Amino acid sequence: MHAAGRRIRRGLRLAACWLAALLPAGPVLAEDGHDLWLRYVPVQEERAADYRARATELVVASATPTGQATREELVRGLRGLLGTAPALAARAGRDGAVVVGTPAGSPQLAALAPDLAALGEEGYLIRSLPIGGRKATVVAANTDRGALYGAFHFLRLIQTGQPLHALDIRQAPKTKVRVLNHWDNLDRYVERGYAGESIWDWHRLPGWKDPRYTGYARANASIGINGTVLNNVNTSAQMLTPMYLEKAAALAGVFRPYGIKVYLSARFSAPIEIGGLKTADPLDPAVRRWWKAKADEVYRTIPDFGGFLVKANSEGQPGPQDYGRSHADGANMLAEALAPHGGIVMWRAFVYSHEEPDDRAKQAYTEFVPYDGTFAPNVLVQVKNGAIDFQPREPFHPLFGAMPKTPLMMEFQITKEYLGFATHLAYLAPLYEEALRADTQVRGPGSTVAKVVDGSLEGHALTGMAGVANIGSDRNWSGSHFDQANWFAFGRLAWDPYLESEAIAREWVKMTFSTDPAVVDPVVAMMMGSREAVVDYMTPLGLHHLMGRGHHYGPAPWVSGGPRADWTSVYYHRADAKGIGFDRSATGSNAVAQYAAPVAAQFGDLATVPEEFLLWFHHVPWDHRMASGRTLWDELVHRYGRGVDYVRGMRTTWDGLAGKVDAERHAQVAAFLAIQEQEAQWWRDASIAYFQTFSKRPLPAGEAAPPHDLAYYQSLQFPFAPGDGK
Ligand code: BDP
Repeated sequence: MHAAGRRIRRGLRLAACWLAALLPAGPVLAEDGHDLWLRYVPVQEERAADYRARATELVVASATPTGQATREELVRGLRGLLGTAPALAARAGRDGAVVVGTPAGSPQLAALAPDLAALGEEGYLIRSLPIGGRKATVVAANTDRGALYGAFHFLRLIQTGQPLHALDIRQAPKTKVRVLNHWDNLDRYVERGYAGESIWDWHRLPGWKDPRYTGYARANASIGINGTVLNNVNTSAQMLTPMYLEKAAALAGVFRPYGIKVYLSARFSAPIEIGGLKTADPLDPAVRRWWKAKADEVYRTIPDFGGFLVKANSEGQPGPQDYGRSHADGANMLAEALAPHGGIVMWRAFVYSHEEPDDRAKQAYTEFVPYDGTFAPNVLVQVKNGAIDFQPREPFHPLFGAMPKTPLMMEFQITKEYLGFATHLAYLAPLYEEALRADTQVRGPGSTVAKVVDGSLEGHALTGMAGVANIGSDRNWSGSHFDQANWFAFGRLAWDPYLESEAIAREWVKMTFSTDPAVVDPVVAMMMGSREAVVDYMTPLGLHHLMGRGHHYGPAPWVSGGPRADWTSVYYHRADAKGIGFDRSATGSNAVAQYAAPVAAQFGDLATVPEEFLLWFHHVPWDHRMASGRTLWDELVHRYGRGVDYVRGMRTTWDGLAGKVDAERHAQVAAFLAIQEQEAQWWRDASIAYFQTFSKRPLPAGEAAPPHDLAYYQSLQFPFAPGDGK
């Protein structure tokens, strides 16, 4: 190198040193969130030596693609976390070896005779055990997939700062089918997606397999997700044509080593649209033959295909009722076609008919309960957590517990269609946890929704949980840094529905931002109250479905008219001069009667209904006295404001973390929180301005009047808001 070149280099080095000295201490490297919770940044120095001593050597006794993926992940993880990669070996020979695999694949593991009997196909154990008199950590499973999950768990222990010296962990998933549902169209539009266009680059598949697909598979495997439905429930039949099956097969090939199966949404009328038949009647022999042949073709293309997800006779989608047949007829026809290949049908219970004038909240129960016991054994009925539609808060769906002979699968929404899109910070695990812990009481106290979903209440072996994905092509995958936590939490809860939302948040923050308690504690605290804040500033006290028409952005409690009453806001809040709320008690729609007697009694009585569900179940006078001593009107106004205040508090907390979180992510979260505060304020102001026209009561002392009149809020239009399904 020329002397001049050397001088320039030295100068640059010096400049870099000065710069470093000028910058504040702490993490200064920019991060864009692409690495999710698998960042593998160096652990704190005081812990590193101990960890290094327990990961000197790595033995992954498997040559399969899954074994290879496991080895690569451990090398990547340990190198990043500990600064040095462990030596790769075929047999443990040193102190501090990590031995990963199955007894079948490793004589060394077989000799230890680990008790794997209860761990099934996906479980694992992690134990500190001596091998040949030397310290070792064993990650053992019955299958390579189990070992992969164990490897991620082992890495998580280090990522979250846990000691490694006396490990004795046994884990097996409590549900069988743990899937994401992508609402992605073939043109890459994502219905209710707020993270850019679809991650699936259909046009360039199968030739181009974007490396992001591998990143996606790693992230999902790390939290135990074992399946993905690639296409929207409102699907085009094109998905089942040979061209698209080839593309899906290419994705399946990328996911397979990570234990992830591909599933597809099937359009019920596909036999007509792509099969040239005149009917899609599930009892028509030609239709049945068509589906059998289609299933055979799918399995020729994707040998480990998972099965079909179906939205039928819901919101205009075709279905068996078009031919006078039942949901069971439709589901069982598909089940029969898939059964020889081991595939399953996930038949959605999100239905409500156009003609039905009765309470929409009652319709799924009314349509499905009569068919309990008639579904084929490879059918799961997939039920949303609440009876309306992923609202910020809903009571648990009355179907849970009401179909004992049918395995019911939980459907949660990870994308935040009704909770502020990707801009609002709302940690959803408390919502999931609330639904899972709800007590259906169908078999006495303790008959929780979680026990329905994991099959333990009625003894079902086929069980599952689905999450409507929030993933798109944004660099940070989810459209915001904090929405990654909802993907993470969904996976953790699908694996174990009894986990605590706070513990999950703690793990995620440590893996995603920092293990420094000065970061972890305030961020976890902020996350834990964030969903309740959304409930407060959007739909307090059991209000629901008050958002903008179509796109669902922003407040619009005044929405009325249009094609269907149950697509309006006034249908749900029923505000009038006397009061507000939907009477679902015995004096109203009597939806409460769909719950087990003790629950029905609790929800149906104004004196005992929990306040968070008050206006869900009752039409309540404006002057009704609340537990706080306030009138209902004053309490409503108070709650709206409390939600806005919480967001202000989150902004203060987050501002205080500047310098403790890398600048790029810090800045985006700060900007989004500012948007959230504005929008929370907007929800509060617009809602109060509107409901005051009914309550005709003054605002309580100290509560600011909305800065605009109602006409202003009603005039706001958002024709290009993202994610609109129509
Ligand atoms: C609603 C969405 C709509 C979906 C529908 C569903 O607004 O876009 O298609 O649910 O779950 O939440 O089928």
